[in-house]
Amino acid sequence: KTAAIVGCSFSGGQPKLGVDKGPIHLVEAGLIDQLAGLGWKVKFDGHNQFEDIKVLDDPPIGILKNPRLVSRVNESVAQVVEAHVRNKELPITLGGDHSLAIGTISGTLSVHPNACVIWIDAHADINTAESTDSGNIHGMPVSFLLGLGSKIPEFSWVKPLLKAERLVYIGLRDVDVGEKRILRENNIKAFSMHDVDKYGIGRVVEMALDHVNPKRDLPIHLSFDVDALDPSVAPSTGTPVRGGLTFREGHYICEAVCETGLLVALDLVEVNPSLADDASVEQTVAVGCSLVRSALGETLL
Ligand code: DIR
Ligand code: MN
Ligand code: MN
Ligand code: MN
Repeated sequence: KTAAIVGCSFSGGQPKLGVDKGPIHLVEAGLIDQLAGLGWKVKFDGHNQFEDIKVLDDPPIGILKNPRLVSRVNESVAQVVEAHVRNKELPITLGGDHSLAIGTISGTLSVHPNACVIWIDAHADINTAESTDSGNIHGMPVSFLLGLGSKIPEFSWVKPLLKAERLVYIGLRDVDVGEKRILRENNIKAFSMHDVDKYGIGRVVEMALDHVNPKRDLPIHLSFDVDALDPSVAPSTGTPVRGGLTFREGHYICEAVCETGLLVALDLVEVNPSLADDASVEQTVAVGCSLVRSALGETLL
């Protein structure tokens, strides 16, 4: 049992400074020792500052912001994640904004083309170059992975390896009109907060797994945006949306995915320690650490 912390100090997929400091706070809060305490060997090669990745001139493409930087950082993240997965090590990518999932999921799928993706988020992050209103690429990673929308030459290294039927969402409640259409047209399974209210989190996770992983035999990539949690639980994040997952609902998802024994890669993103007061930051960082522990086998009894 070896896990590899991939600390990604990156904020180029959205405009708010500080989300690049998320991984530093999570590691300083003791995440590595906590995982070691669960019986994992933990590798940590230092925070990936992408120091060598310099894009001197990165004007918008259409309205997409920082496109070359986001592309090159993710190309590097994909290589790191791929190497760990190939080595049978569990990469735990700490963000950083959610554009990083372009890289992490590309890395996972290049080793396990049949892997499924469980995306926990308030947002669908599935805008295309055509549908995005913000131009923030953290609202677009899923469309890149599915190969939707017009192709952007700067992202030509991203292979459309993800199939719509191998993707499922939990926690959605702030989905753009264009994204709703994309979800519908591509028959993508999504459990919104309405479904969590209606069925309870236990049934929702079971239905989500039944959809993407009916025989419980496919590798799982879990991509967890902390803004899926209610802002009262995880306040320090760039785009909080009320009406989110409770503390226990968030942890239940991680515990249930862990119980499948199929987890091959984990992302924990959008922790922004520059937003909100010290107590809120501490709370959000602590929740981030405990979600990762749950996904790696911490149980209540
Ligand atoms: C919005 C917000 N759908 C966008 N997305 C966010 O910018 O495309 N994603 N906040 O995390
Ligand atoms: Mn997200
Ligand atoms: Mn989000
Ligand atoms: Mn966001």
